[in-house]
Amino acid sequence: MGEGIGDYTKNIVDLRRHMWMAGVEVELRRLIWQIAVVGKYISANIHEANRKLAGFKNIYGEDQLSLDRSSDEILKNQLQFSGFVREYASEEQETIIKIGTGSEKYIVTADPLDGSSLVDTNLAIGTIIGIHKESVFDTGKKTMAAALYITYGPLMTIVYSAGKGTHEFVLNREGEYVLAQENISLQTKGSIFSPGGLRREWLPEHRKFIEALEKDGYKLRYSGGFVPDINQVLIKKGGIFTYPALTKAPRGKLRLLFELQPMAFIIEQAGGQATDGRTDILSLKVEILDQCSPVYIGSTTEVQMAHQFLAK
Ligand code: AFP
Repeated sequence: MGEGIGDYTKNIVDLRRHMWMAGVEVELRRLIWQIAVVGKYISANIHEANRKLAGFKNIYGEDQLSLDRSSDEILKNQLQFSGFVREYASEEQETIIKIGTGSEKYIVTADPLDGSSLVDTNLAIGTIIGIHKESVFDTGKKTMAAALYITYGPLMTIVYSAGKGTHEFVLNREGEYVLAQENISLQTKGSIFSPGGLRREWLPEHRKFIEALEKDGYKLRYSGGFVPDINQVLIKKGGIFTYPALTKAPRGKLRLLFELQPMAFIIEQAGGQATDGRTDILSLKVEILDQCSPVYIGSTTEVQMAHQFLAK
């Protein structure tokens, strides 16, 4: 049968079924599934807010929460009733919030709406989630059980890893997350680079590294959204994203707990690497919630090359 409704009678593999087939532990897969559903609510909220761009006003004339804050509220409220989450740490909250009875298995970290400053430009944005078994004030290597991100773009997609490879799903018109790519594997060397930070604030070693990539013919791909930029490296199967130490911000801009650890988990599971230029991101200890770190993440060749330049 060709395209059309008939295809939906086929044995499609959706997110839930995939996690079951992959042997993801039952509570973990239920939690990931619930977060995937919350992604649909966040997406609906983004659409609703964007109606304002088309001239719609809030009929109650109320001050509306920013999209970051409202996405955070949605996520926190839904996870509160999941039965699997004892603590919630979010880029939008100052402290870790206890949302369960205390006996639940997991701690969730969230960047509920990363790249929200891009919303008005209609570029892709995303949600980043880390799922930890133990205190987040430890190395990701020790505490992380899974990570996922959701992209809100022309399509809505979810990429997850529960430590058994990295997999991509696309939300179809029937509201199902259908498997798009299983066990995504990065090539050891790619051809795109995504360099964050102002060039005039880069340190000399970093500038030389980027110049070497440019000389080698790497194509520039930088949207200003961490989720779509990492997604591009992953889906194009190689390349590098960097947000380095800057003269004005020696620890860079991106948050270790909320942004870097989950992405490092996902990229490592796809055969790539993520470091701060010296040490693996997942080996760095989180000291404070909003701790930042420089990052070099993507194919192994480019990350190793960064190490060599930064060691000079
Ligand atoms: P916003 O959430 O404020 O849009 O910031 C996005 C972000 O944290 C991350 O998604 C980008 O990779 C990075 O900042 C972009 O930073 P620059 O604007 O300095 O390029």
